[in-house]
Amino acid sequence: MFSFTRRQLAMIVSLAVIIVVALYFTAHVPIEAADHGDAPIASLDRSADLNDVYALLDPNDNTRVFLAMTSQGFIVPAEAVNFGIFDPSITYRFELEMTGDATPDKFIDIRFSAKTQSPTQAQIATVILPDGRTFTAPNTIPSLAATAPPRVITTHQASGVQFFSGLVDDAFLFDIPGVNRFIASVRAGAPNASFLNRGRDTFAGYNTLAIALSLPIALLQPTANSEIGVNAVTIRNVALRRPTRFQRGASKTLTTQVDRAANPTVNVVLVPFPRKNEHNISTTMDDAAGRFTDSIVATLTALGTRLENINTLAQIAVVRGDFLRLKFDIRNEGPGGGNNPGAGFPNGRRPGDDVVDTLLTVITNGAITTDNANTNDVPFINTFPFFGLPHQPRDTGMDDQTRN
Ligand SMILES: [Ca+2]
Ligand SMILES: [Ca+2]
Ligand SMILES: [Ca+2]
Ligand SMILES: [Ca+2]
Repeated sequence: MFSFTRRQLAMIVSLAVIIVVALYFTAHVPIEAADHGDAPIASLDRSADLNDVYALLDPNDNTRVFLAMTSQGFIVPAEAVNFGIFDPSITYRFELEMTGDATPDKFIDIRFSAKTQSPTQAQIATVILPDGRTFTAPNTIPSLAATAPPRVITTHQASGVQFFSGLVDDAFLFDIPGVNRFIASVRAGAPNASFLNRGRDTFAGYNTLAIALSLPIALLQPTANSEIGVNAVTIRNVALRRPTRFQRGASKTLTTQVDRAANPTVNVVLVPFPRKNEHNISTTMDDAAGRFTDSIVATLTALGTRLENINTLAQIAVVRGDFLRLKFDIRNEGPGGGNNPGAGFPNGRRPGDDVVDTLLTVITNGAITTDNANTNDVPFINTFPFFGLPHQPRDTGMDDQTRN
């Protein structure tokens, strides 16, 4: 369990006063997904909408760290070719925190070339590593065949970094309607856990776009705590085609952060609706400065979460910024990206970690331990990039596996 400094404790106590006021204004908080469509702007800017972030030690070689982000959820298999496209105007960025505070220290940037008319031509990713070295790598071209295309994995020999990009089964699993109805019953003062008996994974049968890297830990040169924090960000680059005289001398490309994601469900569950857009364009430094603390504490208090558990969540996602933090001295073992107890979320996150169950348990003070959507619809892979193969179009009469 985490412990607080006197200063942090004083902050929490003062926030308790704010809560009393804020409770009067707490709006209904819709629960949607890990980060899929978490805010109005992100929902409308699909290619920049991040879903989930993963960080783990490769269970086959704990000297390597695996990082992944997914975007554009709910891609149906029959539209894999039309929608499984990385946006060439987006910078997909991993912010890496190395010193134990809320300020990112290193970055990995990925940009893609435009999708061409040729169905056999890959999009080419340009990967800029933390030390500035750059390499290019083709994506795995999506297909409508009955079986998934072979994965294209690129190894940058000089750094030892591996890279994959392409469609994968969405590893996130969650009964959205079930939990939504349960939360509504809690807010109405009549908690009804039977809403969680559906056992339906809303994400079953759908694909998402993944960007994944495997890096030697030595490349990241971690310092204190032998730990890394990971935050994924999408940045839209807008070319100024007709610069006015007022913009002369300025950059001809405007950049704007569209989405960010680190720990699952932070914006979706904890940030109230009127502030979700603001949260997505804010930074981990804003988190640590307390910009959203009152809103998050108010949400948790309205859900009946004990102060002790609020403190736990604050330590994970607020006090040092919302970074998914992975310790390098906790061994990760097992199939599918690892499954040994104690090595997964909130220590990083593995594809098979049932993060919803972990968070439900903390938020409900142990009263509810599962949403009963607990098994992914396809098996994970035992080697990089670990995600299940994408769903392909089904033959006549075959269940498409969706569970809406
Ligand atoms: Ca999102
Ligand atoms: Ca730092
Ligand atoms: Ca899945
Ligand atoms: Ca679950």
